[in-house]
Amino acid sequence: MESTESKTSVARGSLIILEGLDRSGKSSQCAKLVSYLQGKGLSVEAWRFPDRTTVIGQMISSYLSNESHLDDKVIHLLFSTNRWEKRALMESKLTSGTTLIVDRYSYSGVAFSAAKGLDFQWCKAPEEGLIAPDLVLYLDIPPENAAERGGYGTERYEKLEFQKKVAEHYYALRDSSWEIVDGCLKMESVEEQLREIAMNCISKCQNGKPLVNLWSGN
Ligand code: DGP
Repeated sequence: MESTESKTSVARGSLIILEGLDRSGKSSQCAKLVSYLQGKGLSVEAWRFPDRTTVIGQMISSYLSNESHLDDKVIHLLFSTNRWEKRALMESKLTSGTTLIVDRYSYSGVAFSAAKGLDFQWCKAPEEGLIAPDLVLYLDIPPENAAERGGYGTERYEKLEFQKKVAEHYYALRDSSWEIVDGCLKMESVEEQLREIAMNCISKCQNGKPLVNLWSGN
């Protein structure tokens, strides 16, 4: 971790996160953004959390589909561990020049667990030391609109009252790395805005913006 803080002024890839409520359009926009950036000849990969392919990811997946029940703190730490198990790979991709477009990150971790009533600072603690995003693109959509978008599925958190609380906690997490994009606009306008903001961020990182850890600035 200390080594991350000292790696300054080297061209690198960007860590760009998309966040938002369930059904805010993140996954579709991630896919569109990745293919746009790759079309520009950039080295870009699509990532997502939870990463359900790992053993821990499978435990999370079973919890989300209500096949298993875990204590709120236990599942919180599993989500965080799922990000930690990818940290080293994430750092090596970024430092070798690959940009990562990531569907959800630590902000989901805190917002969803705090919405259950867990202490906000307690929720943030295990995320400290993960790589801080260069940019968080928050797709802002009222929880009521999200609920109307094709209806929620059967996963644990897809309930309107719960999503309203998640939205409040997301707002409490905003910092200077965040850009709020109106997720109610037409898909194409959202896409265009994300492209422009992401391209700016990518050039800053190519010019040697230092890599830092969460939550060192707050
Ligand atoms: P997704 O695969 O993006 O649809 O996410 C699955 C669900 O898990 C979704 O309701 C958001 C929630 N989620 C994602 N990351 C975390 C996390 O770190 N902690 C908690 N508690 N929930 C999360």
